[in-house]
Amino acid sequence: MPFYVTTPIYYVNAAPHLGHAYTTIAADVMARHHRQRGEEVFFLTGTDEHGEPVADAAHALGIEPQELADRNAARFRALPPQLGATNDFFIRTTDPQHEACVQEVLSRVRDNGYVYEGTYEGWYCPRCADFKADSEIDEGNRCPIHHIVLTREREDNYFFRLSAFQQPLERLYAEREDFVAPRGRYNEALSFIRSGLRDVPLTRHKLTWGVPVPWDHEHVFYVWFDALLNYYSALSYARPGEDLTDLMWPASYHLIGKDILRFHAVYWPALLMAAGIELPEHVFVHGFLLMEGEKMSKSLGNVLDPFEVIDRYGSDALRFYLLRDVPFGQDGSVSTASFELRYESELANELGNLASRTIGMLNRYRGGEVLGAEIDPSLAEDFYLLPEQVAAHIDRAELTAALEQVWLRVRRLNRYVEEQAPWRIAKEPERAQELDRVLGTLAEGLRTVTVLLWPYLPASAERLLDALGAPDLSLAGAGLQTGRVRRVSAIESLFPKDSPADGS
Ligand code: ME8
Repeated sequence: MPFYVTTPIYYVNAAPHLGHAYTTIAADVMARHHRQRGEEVFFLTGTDEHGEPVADAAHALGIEPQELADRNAARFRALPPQLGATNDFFIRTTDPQHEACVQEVLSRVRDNGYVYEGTYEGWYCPRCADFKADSEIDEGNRCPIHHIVLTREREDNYFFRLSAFQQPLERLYAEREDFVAPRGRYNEALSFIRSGLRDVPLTRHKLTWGVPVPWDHEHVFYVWFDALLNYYSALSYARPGEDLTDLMWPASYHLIGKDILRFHAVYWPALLMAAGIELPEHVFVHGFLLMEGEKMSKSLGNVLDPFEVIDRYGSDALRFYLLRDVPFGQDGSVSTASFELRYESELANELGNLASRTIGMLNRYRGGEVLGAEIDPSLAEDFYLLPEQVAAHIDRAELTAALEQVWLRVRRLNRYVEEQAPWRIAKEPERAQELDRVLGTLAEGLRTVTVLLWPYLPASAERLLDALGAPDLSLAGAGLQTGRVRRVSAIESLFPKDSPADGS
């Protein structure tokens, strides 16, 4: 079974920030987990380079949009490796192959009768690149997301006949209750649909920074339709000489933030229906990372710099913190203080100590050899069906819940150490077999939680599995006694407390 996961493509009007890192990390956790299942995975991210957000930012800097796009696309392209994220392709909407695909698909939408000429008049947010209904605007005609005063637009456009998809979309939501998750976002999208869909501009007349409309060169396509199509176009040229569309489409999961729900949950399926293209399986909508109660974004100037965190503690710590501290799907506050608390109390004190104690005791008492193959039944019971539970959560993009399941077992293993007190057993030579069983149980327990933590903590998990001499990452090998640790080697502290990664 192939698995195809996407992040939004990010605007190149500014540099990447923690919010972008968040979605990219989440998509990477899903991609890695599905690779552990032996599935063929395609993980896409990239940049959204057209439209007013980019044209305006370039104008403010006195440079051409392409120059700004090139500069910032390079920074977004560098982001996944810095996060330990393993995207298979990086799409830019200025790629000529993408532009050709946009022109082809949207011409088909027109040929199918869903495009007509008209005049748009209404409120518009140039930062969202979005036309706002009267019911959606804040006091003083302000954007509810960016808080800037909206502009009044009057423009001749080609329109997309969104209203024709009112019933088809209602049917979609009735038939596929898992099309949008979490449930609150499904309800929000459905009530937007039920409130009555109005046709929306498909092209812009005033703007030149976009994909030219093939049937009228005075227009470019409205940036959102250009952008949404990235999920589809990328497959046709991501792998040179190969078209992955048949293999990978429809997408398994689009991961997005709640700010762009309507585009993905309403416009996107309508557009695909209009073009006669199969719909994606799931749209999962995560919440906002908040700092001091406000959405964190460059334009609001309240950004926790992911690069500083990575420099000091490594990318694993950032990945873990974001998916552990903020329930995936909900809004949550982030701060340096709560990051440091999680790092110390969970990564260093719980997982780090479990690893160093287990490996330390095996080295001290058994010269690094794991002699016991028998697993203590009292512990085995608490690990029963753990990989299946984790997989079931990740199937629903419940990334925090999946991590919690594994973490409960990390804690269970630490309790097991305390209960068994191997250092006491070691003092009584006649209890050698018991010590072997306890140490063997710990080694195998540690191995299995580490395999399951790999999507979240890839670099640390690989180091640890290496020290356990058990490099198999497959989910099939993540159950107790589906693999075995035979010999451990020494390992340096996984999550150092006093000497962070930069040595300061
Ligand atoms: O909207 N908390 O691009 P964008 C959590 N180009 N996630 C956040 C966040 C925050 N505070 N801030 C940003 C666009 N994000 C369009 C998308 S897709 C076809 C086109 C994440 O650069 C989150 O995923 O504004 C959000 O949806 C996305 O960045 C918006 O990125």
